[in-house]
Amino acid sequence: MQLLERFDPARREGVPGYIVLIDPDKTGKDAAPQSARMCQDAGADMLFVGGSLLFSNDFDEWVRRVKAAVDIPVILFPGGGYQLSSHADGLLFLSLVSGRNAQFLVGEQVSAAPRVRAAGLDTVAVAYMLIESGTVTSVEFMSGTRPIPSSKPDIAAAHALAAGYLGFDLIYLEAGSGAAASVPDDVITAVTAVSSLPVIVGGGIRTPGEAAAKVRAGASFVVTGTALETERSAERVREFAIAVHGAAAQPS
Ligand code: 1GP
Repeated sequence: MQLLERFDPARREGVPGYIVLIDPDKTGKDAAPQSARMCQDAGADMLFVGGSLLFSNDFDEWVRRVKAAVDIPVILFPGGGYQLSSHADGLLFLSLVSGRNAQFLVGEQVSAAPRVRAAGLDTVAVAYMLIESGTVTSVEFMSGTRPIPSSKPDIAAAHALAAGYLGFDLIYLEAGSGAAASVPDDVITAVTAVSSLPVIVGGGIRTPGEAAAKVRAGASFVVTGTALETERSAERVREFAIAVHGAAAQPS
């Protein structure tokens, strides 16, 4: 199946997707395969892999081992163009459209493109929007960009409209890993009111109830990372998966 199809809500018959982000620096290559398998068995639909920084120098081997351990898609969610591996099922080809730093709008992408092609990676074009979350997050600092104010849903909506006109496949509303506050529900609602693109929401989501609220606000996919780093038990993953899968978006 093409990567884009995996993010198509219609193909999922409207069932929202639950995605676990695994950071290779936090879960090493010896522990990651078993951890990834546990997430799959407990109901995660996909795994995202990456981080704003990468300290480990065995990323490719890490991805190879994780991919060998699971059947669900393992998708690269890179903090930069150096986080590539041909072992993954695909790549979120991100552009940080909320920022005005050309390096993260298009520069990293141009540098990485030849290696993406050589690796034979399937890609989806993602309009990546950083939403202000109370503290300076790693992505904000590392990208040198200002997030969209969380109290300005109309600005987020304008970015979403532009993403559609520019031909992006997906929108990713990001509060930042470990964010003090997740993306506000009214920001998600404002974006889905003007855009039919599938919306992924992540950053700072700590409880299954909070994850469900993101779906009810309009998210097609919810990502958690940090919440499971402190407690990556099968039971906890299952609670998140059930909450996301069972939450129906409110009719607009
Ligand atoms: C995915 O960066 C997030 O979009 C993950 O955030 O680590 O806070 O769950 P958390």
